[in-house]
Amino acid sequence: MTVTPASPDIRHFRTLFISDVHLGSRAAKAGFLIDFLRHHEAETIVLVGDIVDGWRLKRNWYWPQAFNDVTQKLLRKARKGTRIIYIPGNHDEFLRDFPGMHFGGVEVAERIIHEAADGRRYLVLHGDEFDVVVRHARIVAYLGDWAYDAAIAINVVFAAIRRKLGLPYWSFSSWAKQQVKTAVNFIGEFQKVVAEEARRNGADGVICGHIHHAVITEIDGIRYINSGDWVESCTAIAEHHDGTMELITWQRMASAPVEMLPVSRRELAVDVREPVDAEAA
Ligand SMILES: [Mn+2]
Repeated sequence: MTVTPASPDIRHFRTLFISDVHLGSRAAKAGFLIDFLRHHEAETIVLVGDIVDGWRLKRNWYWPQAFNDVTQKLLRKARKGTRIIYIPGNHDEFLRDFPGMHFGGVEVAERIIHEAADGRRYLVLHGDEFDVVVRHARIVAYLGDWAYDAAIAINVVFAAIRRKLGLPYWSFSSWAKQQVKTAVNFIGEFQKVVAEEARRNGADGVICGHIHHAVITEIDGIRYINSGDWVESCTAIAEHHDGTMELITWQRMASAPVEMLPVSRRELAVDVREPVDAEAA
């Protein structure tokens, strides 16, 4: 057995943004996150909400050792001098009662303005506060597959009634499918609303999470950045020392022991649906 020297492949950044880990959910890829945290250091780490899935834990307590390890890893970084800011999301909203609180070196804040090294100012928030605004598109989106299936069943009944009444065939399911299609614009809708909020706050950009869709883009002249999630995509945003933002997708897991491995694909296929439903994103 060879002893590995202190990892030579650790990347150092000015800031790391991580969101939507959903610790408490079986779908949380804690092993990947631990491995990511091993290979990335930063002066500041901003947790952009839904790190702990309080709703899931309330229903069904699930807290394997790997979730402790994520927590320990973050707290250890805080002890070693990393500034850690925790912005609560809708799944860890219990923390919203404690703005300005510090625990174990972690600061809790509702939202922050992050000044990047290049002078750009970013509004940082989780993003669920805009759900109501985007709701119309959203409801159909989360209804998704079962709504489509139900629509086909309803369609059979509708068709029978219309036939009896002598009316022409009308496809309920293709109508419903069209509605779902427009709802796919939910991401675009969300991005627009959040970018507008940044503009209203006089920021040059926004960094958020919530919709589990990592991206660095430009929306109406506002830099829109989403840190994604650790349920499916294993993504984070890293700010270089010159202010450049980088989207990192972490797919390797070189050093994690077996018990830290994420749940199997099969298990994931069952559980992964839930983060797409109304309460999960
Ligand atoms: Mn959320």
